[in-house]
Amino acid sequence: MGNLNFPDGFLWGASTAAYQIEGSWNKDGKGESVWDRFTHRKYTIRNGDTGDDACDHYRLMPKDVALMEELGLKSYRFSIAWTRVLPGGRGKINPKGLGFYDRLVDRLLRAGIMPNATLNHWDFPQALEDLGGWPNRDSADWFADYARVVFERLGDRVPMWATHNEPFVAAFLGYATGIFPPGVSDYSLGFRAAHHMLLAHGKAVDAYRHGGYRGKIGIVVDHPNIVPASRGKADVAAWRRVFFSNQGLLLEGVFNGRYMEDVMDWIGPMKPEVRAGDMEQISRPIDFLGINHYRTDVVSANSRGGFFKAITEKYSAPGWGETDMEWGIDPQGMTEVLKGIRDRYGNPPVYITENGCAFEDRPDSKGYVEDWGRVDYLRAHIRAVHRAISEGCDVRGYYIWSLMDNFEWARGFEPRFGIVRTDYKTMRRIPKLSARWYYDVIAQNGIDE
Ligand code: IFM
Repeated sequence: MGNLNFPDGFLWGASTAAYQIEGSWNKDGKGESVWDRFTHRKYTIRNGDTGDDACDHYRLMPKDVALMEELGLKSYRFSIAWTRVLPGGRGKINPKGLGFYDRLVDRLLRAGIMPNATLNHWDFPQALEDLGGWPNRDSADWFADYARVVFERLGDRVPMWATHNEPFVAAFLGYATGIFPPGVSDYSLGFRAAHHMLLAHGKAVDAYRHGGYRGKIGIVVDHPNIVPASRGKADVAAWRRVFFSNQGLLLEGVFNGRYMEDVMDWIGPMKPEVRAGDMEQISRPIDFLGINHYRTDVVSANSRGGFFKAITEKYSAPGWGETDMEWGIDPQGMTEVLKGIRDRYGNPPVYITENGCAFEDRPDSKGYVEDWGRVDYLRAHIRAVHRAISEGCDVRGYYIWSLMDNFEWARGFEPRFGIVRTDYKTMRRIPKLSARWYYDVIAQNGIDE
């Protein structure tokens, strides 16, 4: 069997997010986030789980960095909790909170691991939510001010920044369907939130450029492979509505400085107010696009399909089943997404900032898990990234979601995405078979054919 080699300098890493792993939700001056408030309400999260303790990473961080070094990671993607840095969302800085990220970054650098920091992975400050949250246009300035504080402290050492992680998950699940905090169900608020998050992104990019920092800045979008169920007019139109009012809204805004007119017309009175200069602000040049990819979705027109008059169904490629998230597995979907970005948006530098799967672990008596299912999933998706590169896509790196099992939002701790097992009783970390396998991939900068 031959080896599929990746370009020199290809960045291999693993990802996490603050609320999902840190715990210590109210320690050392941290303020309350919308996720703290939401999980403390009854019946919001499976089994009543919360991120209060999560994986206790806030306290175990030095050990976790040592583990990353053992696993051979070249880069670690993490997010910064806005409310650790600015407990009230704006105003007074919390030195202990900022100090935590300072120490994390220094430790990573000492271990030879490149820090890749995300400013917003959904844990918006509750104090600002009380002022209207993302649907309040001022949120764009609140975010830029927060970004400036973080850049000033860490900008000299963190070479790679993302403004938001999957902003529209927070916007639509938070304000349109209400499954995530703040739990509001109003599509017009969802679109308003989405527009302001993009404005916030553009303003944070400006803040970074004005600061003269030498790293890269971009944004991360969740990007399933979304395809129409048929070539029929109705299915294609339904696909357009679904895609261009979500992933496509972001991509068109950021890369082309526009929202699709027909989609906006269809959204009608729910569409966000776009003021003069907004689209220029949103489309400031970025250095990379982060893609979080997990699955393929098939869209068909259906008058009973809710707001979008469309039904979205999962798809599994022949021979592949689905994961514990009930997402179909379709490795070729990864190649298709990357080719779509190449063709539509001028082949920008792309990093796969998340890819991975949740499966039920069956640990042995020592807690070790032989997760062959995960290895199969990862191997097939990494091969799919390689195919995209060989077809000219400018992919520069790949991060597994996730470094360790963690708090999977509304589904609590049940789904296990880690290549490292978290024993939630003892907080022990136990690398799974997939972590050993990934070590070899990184060491060889390649994968078997
Ligand atoms: O856990 C999440 C992560 O926070 C964002 N992307 C998808 C992952 C799996 O659902």
